[in-house]
Amino acid sequence: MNFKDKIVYEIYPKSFKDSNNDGIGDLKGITSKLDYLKLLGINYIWITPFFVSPQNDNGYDVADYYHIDPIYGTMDDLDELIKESDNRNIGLMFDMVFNHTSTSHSWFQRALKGEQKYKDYYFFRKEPTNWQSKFGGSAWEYVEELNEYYLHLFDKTQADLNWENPNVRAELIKILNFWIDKGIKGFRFDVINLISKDAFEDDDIGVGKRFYTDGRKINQYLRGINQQSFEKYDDIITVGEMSSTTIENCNIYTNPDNHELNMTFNFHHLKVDYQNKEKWTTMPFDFRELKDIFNKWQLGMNDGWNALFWNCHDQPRSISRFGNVTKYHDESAKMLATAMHMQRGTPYIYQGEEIGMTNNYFTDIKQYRDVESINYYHILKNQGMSENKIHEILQAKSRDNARSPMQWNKNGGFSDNTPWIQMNSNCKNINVENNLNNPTLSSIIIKNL
Ligand code: TEU
Ligand code: CA
Repeated sequence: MNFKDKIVYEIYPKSFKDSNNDGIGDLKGITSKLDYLKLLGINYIWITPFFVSPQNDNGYDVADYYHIDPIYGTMDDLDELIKESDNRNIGLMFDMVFNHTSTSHSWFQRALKGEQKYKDYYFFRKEPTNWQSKFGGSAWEYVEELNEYYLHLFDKTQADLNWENPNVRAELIKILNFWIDKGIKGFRFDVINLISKDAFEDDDIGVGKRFYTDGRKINQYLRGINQQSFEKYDDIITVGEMSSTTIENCNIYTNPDNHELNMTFNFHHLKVDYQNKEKWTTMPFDFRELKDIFNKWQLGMNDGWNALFWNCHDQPRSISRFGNVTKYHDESAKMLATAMHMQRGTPYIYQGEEIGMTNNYFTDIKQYRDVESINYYHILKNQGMSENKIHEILQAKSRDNARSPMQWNKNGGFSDNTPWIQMNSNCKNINVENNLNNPTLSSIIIKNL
């Protein structure tokens, strides 16, 4: 499979297109827009998780890997999407959240009841370490009934899976093969370089990252899932989301001789506006550092392959972050697309990026939906930061900037009901219809990549 000349389009299903007017995007909505996606010239659609989930982290808290959450539709809807995508020579890429499950997953529920087999699917310990969750607070949650703590690198409703346990690895390979048999042609692995954890000590110089990032057994785990699932097929592509990783590791992860992954996402270029490497701050982005990072990763990834992206469902909109939306909206979109997609790597376009969708600039915490943003609103408030400063930071960094509904026409066109998250009022000028009627605008760029 030559993944090096392909283009992937990322869809956040909750915000893409609502077919049954409940205010939530769904699978039938995606199917209804396949001709538009075909026009863009993309080859794969990466859909973020739509499995059964309590939606604390919008689907990255999976409660059942084999079933579709009813808010997104049914297995028949998925079969139709697979068929219709296939008819347009577009492959579907699923998002596999294998570092953790929802605490609503039956495995975790059985662990809570004391079943040792399922407690061993997670990390339960008598004493916590001082590690911090990426969503704020301790990375350990106390369970009174068990008088033990469990590990959660993300929200407390997302319990980390114990990959040391061969039963866990076998379960996850079964899940992969189930979806491969359904005709899925790509897999994105969520924070996959965090899955190898075998040392639980207090971190006296950090928040614990060094004990679980790019862990000791990650390569054998990746080879294991590869050899027992997608490697048997030559038309399946894989990409790993790598949190805080290095070029050296990404060369190993994506060197074809290692049989691990085809390509990796890294985030170094999206931290050049982090003051003191802290996300929840604001500062003008460091242009020189950005150029250095691009240069380093272009020259350094000689054994492997980069996934190229400015945007995803976790990042503020690049046009607001690195462009000038008020004075040079279309020029900014084209400049960013050129700067990224003329590099060596496989381009990933995030829904709305092709029409230059911008940040939302919410002004009230009630407008936000993202668990990480809401957590940090309270953390910063408890630290005594002014409401104005907190909103300035949220407007710049919140993941909700990427999650406002796709802007199809001047009235929005996402749903006839109130969307689960507010539509950006600039849809009157920035929308798909407007772009298709003005071919010189940024939309057509993808086709010519
Ligand atoms: O993201 C992990 C990740 O690196 C970002 O969420 C980042 O850690 C966070 O924004 C703090 O800066 C993946 C998914 O893409 C994200 O949507 C999930 O919330 C997260 O993992 C947990 O599954
Ligand atoms: Ca819907």
